[in-house]
Amino acid sequence: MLIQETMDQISRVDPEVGASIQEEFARQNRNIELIASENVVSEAVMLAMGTCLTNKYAEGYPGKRYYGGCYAVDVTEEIARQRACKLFGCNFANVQPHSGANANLAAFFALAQPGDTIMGMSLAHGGHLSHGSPVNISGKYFHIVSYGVKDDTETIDYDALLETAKTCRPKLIVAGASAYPRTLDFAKFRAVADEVGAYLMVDMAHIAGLVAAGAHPSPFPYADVVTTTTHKTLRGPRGGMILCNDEAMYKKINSAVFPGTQGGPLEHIIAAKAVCLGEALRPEFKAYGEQVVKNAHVLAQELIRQGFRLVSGGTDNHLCLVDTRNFHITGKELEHRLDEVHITVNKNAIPNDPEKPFVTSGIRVGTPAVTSRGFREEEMVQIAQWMGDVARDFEGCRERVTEEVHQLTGRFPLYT
Ligand code: DSN
Repeated sequence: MLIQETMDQISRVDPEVGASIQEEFARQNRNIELIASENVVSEAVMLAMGTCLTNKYAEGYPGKRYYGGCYAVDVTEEIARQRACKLFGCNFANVQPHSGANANLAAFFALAQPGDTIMGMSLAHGGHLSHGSPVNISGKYFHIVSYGVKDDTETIDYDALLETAKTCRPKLIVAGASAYPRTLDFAKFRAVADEVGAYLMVDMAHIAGLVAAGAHPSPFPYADVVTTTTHKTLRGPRGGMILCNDEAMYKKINSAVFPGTQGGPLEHIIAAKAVCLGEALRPEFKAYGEQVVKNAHVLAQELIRQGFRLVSGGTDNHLCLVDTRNFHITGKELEHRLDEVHITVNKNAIPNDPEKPFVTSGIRVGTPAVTSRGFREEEMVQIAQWMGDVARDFEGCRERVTEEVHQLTGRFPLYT
């Protein structure tokens, strides 16, 4: 296995760093990964990141760089751009953002001026930090007005969104979330944006792989601009992208990425993005995206059968937001217990959570990584059973569950 050989070589040169990498590899193999924003990349994606492209400075864009010697990385970046456009059915792609947060920042600066009003989903209701949280640069430079979910259904309140938009007249409305288990209705967002003359930006980071696979509706043609990460359901390297259809908008986005908010692009990561996008264009990826959603659906049903309450009553996508209060434990405590039996999740606030963000009354679980590993419906039933056991009687089951988790993960190695 080339990945093992690579780690062994690092260990020979730098035993300390090598040991920490090997330990993380062992953890990923041994544990069940349910963090909804994580995945397991292919060997080709992983190896592309560790290539000589990291040596190259290439400020600018293909064909228009501020450095010599860019003819080879121009090809790589152009492949990534073209594949992104083909995959998502749009005209233009900027593949340079180092992350989703960077992509969002650049898009905000392309679409609005500091001080303008932007509407984003409240972090407390499942939105993302970079959509206007006061502790993030987005919340410091722009006037943010949040929208959220209804108290009863815990789904986005589109009527309230419209009423608020009519009052605050935003320059930009952001659709997208990091802990929202339901389908985003892009047509409704577009209608609100049109009613108040705002731009619509969709941050599809969590669902990009599902959109690519046809397992979630596409933000095109509704969005003016689409941002995403490449490492979540899309199963690529850590990074971001910005997509759009309008050429004038694309020029603004390019300027906002470089020189606006970034310097030299990470061409080794862009190469890995190109490989990932190539993989996502294959028919196998459609089957993968569909299985992610099927697995999440079964996991949701089974968690309910175990006695958990699910925010909004279930899921349409790759994640479930689980209310832990039926078991009289916090999200923090359940995260800790599951860690102990080698099931990895993250505590997560639920809408109107009475607990502090570092404690929470919920956990978020997702199926992208376990589906990449080969888990199917049968394994989802088993995982929900273990989660119920751990919530009900941790001390009584921890040794047994840990052993059973190891038996399962041992049958599904990450790389062969
Ligand atoms: N922090 C990521 C998540 O876990 O959802 C979003 O960027």
